[in-house]
Amino acid sequence: MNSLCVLGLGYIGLPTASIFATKGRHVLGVDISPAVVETINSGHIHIQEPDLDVLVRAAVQSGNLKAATSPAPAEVFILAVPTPFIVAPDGSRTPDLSFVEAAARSFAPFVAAGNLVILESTSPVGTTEKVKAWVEDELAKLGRKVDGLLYAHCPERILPGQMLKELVSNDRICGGLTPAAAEKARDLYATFCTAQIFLTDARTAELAKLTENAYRDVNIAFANELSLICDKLGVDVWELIRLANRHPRVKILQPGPGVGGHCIAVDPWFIVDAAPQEARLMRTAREVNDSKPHHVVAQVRAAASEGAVVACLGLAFKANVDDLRESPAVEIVAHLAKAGLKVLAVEPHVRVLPESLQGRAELVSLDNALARAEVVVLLVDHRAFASLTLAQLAGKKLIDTRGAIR
Ligand code: SAJ
Repeated sequence: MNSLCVLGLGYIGLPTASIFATKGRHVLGVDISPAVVETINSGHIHIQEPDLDVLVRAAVQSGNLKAATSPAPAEVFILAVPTPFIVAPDGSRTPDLSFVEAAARSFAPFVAAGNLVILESTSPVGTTEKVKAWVEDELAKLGRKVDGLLYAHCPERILPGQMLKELVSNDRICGGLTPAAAEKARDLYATFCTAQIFLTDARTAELAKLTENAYRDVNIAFANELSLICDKLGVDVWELIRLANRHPRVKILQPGPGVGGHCIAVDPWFIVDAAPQEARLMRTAREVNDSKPHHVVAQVRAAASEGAVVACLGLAFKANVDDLRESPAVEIVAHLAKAGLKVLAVEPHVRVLPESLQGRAELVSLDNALARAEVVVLLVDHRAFASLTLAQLAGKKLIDTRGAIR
């Protein structure tokens, strides 16, 4: 029998399943996409993350990791499926738990007495309780009653670009629906986690994960708001932050073209949805960060003549990753193209433009872009752009959203 069944083989599920497999556990990885399953079973990966290919290959070659499109009996079931939000016509965001529900219902027929069910997906408060209810509902439909099932929420905190290192070295939180569930989850993660593992209840663990990302979002919003204030007052925001941060108790983050990725721009909404009257600061932070791409578009349009050639450096959602999903840079490029500008995109981490930009922008090399553009917009501070100098940009208008070119 499998030791673990991991549902969802994306950015969290795949590294987690693989690391357990390399520690000798028999792991069944489940994904609804047959293409993903086939890719993993052939020892390859469908996502980009440093060294993940090596880990997955080792896990598959050891015979301990197998992928499939449906679950099977295991001692532990780990849910690592997406939890996006749905935008209502009035602009409010509500969590979409349909992937969690579908995954929970899919493994329910395979559970046995004493199994541990872990929700790793970032989730609104109360979701672990819902997982339990969905599993029990499926069991009831089958006329079964399973004793001693344990449920815990053990959120992941790994940073894209450093996932494998942080998977092992980050402290973890295990929040159980019962203390026994939290303890059993701790013993499981201790298989590979070398840092401290803290035990709590499931609701606290759920809110802790959301709080971490909301905290970062609010702090980035502070930096982004400062950048708007500085633009208005003619002050260099980078110099301002550098100097303010010399105070022993001030540590301002960096402004940018907006906040991207699948976590920081999403998770605060789960708190706002649950406590709309109370979460005023978090809502405003989201609004400030979401407005930043529009500010950059306005800056470029003000600098560019009609139909001008604009070079946009970077498309990824942050530096040194190739992930273009939920990227403010992609949003900005799309708006500039729509405004009639000729947009040259430079993104050393990809070979093709995302679908949303195909036919609207041209993917070119840095040299090509610099030779042709009238306006240069630095959107991502990739290492590949670190050697750019102001001298190379002489005669061009520069909009440096990351303060990378000094
Ligand atoms: N950003 C800024 N200024 C900054 C820092 C970041 O504009 O000073 C922007 C980035 O460019 C990017 C966005 O914020 O567009 C998010 O980047 P990030 O590096 O702050 O975070 P993520 O989304 O890659 O990963 C976050 C991490 N959470 C925290 O640091 C609290 C990570 O630890 C989580 O595991 C991850 O979310 C997640 O999956 O929840």
